[in-house]
Amino acid sequence: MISRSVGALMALAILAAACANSAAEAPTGSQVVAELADYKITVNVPSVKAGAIKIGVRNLGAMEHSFQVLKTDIPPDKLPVDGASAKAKEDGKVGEIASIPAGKSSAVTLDLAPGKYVFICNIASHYQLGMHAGFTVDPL
Ligand SMILES: [Cu+2]
Repeated sequence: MISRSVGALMALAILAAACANSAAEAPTGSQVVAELADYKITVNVPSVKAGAIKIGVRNLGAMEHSFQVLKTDIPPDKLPVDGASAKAKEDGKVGEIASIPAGKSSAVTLDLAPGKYVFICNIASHYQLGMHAGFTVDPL
């Protein structure tokens, strides 16, 4: 009987591990966590020190989103938009997660230099609908 309940516990543990990529939690070790909603980006901290930064991205929305990291001095809501594609121009892009399905999370680790950044979702028209957030990387 004892070994049977241990087996049941192990099955539970495996199940929990399999769910680690759901949007319920950001990937472990994320220094920055960005939450994507339909049509908003919320970041848990306004800034970090320069260096290799793991950014965890949770898609809490009901649709697919993307996550682009741009190094730019342009204010988050003032990026130029290409009319034909309905996407923001990605000048200064230092990294991205091209697709995060609804309800999933993902992470990207980037070597970030000091300066101003803008996080966006660049699926057509999502930027214009409000999916942008400013972020600052401070010198060490
Ligand atoms: Cu989006």
